[in-house]
Amino acid sequence: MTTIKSVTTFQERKVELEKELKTLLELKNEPQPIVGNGIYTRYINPVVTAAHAPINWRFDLDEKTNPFLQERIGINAAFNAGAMKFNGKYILAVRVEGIDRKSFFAIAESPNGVDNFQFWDKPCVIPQTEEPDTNVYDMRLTRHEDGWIYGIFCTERKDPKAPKNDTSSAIANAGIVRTKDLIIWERLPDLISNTGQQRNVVLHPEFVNGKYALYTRPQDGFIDVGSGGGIGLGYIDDMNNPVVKDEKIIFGKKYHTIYELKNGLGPAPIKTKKGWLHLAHGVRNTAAGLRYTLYIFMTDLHDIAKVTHVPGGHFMGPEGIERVGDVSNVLFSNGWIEKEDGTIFIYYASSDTRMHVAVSTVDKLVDYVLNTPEDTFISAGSVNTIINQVDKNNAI
Ligand code: M1P
Repeated sequence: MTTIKSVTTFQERKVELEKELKTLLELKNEPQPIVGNGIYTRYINPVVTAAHAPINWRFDLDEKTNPFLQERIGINAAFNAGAMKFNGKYILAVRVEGIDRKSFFAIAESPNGVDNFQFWDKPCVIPQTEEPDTNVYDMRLTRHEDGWIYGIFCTERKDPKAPKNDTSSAIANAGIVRTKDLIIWERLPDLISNTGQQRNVVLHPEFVNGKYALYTRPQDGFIDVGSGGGIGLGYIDDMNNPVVKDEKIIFGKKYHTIYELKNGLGPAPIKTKKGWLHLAHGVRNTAAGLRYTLYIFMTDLHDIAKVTHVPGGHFMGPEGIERVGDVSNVLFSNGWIEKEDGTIFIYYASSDTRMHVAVSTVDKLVDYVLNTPEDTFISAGSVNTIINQVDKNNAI
């Protein structure tokens, strides 16, 4: 039987806390030892969790003011991270959520992309506009060809038109920051669009006809997407005055698909020889609540508004422990990294609680997107798709 060592003194608790965190940060991660689907490989351990938060964010380490070494500031979750390679390191701009329900951004860095993620000393300081953000989350990082690294995130504020007794109605919009070093963030005005509330807004990495191209996800309300809820595309002349023009839905919601209720883009797309690879999330309703899964699609290299390939069904759905968390049955991704050799690290969060990684390659994802049968939208079509494959296999 293992006995739990009683650690009571300030010093003992400090030593044990430091030991616990060091063990977690140094834990090696391995690919799941299964044959798998040949498209990607999940890694065993989550890469960033609430428990990765530095001790000095959580504890007042002065024995005089905190004699019991109690946790003063609790961290609830670490999820929905933007991602990029920066100075040779794998960087996650993590949505860290405190136990006060407020999310903020903090950079976690790893030497290899699969383990040893460590938070930088302090969370990111995001300058405020005239109207402070009540909550901020889900930053997408884009290294734009104009030379800046942009972070576009959701900013949430109380709905000023909500009746007095309505204490939850909110308004979501896209907040915009840019940086050169991921330390100093310049706040630009929030997105100006005519299509209602916005979440899941993502900047395309290249200019399109001299303009900034922005993927949007207009929605009528904060929760209820109403007539919105699909992936839009619009253009901005000047990021200092981010008015999005000519916004059109390029990929909407569709009945009886994995994106029946909501359809939102994940990270900025990856350019391949065959087209732009997109990772997105689709949402459908179930008796147990909303189910969020990830899917992949491709747009035309020369016309980014044209969706050219959509494999049927989800690319990744919640499995095992991923199914459970603060908002269960959710996979969400807003960050992936392409290495010089074509390896792709897909960073995804499960159930609004923790971050994971799955690894693939550009070649594998392009093969997947080009050759996976599309959804036929009816059961008889799905049967037909299987029979076609069986017949093809029988003819080999
Ligand atoms: O709780 C699931 C997700 O819900 C929202 O995403 P969407 O706007 O696509 O429905 C966001 O709050 C997201 O952070 C969260 O993971």
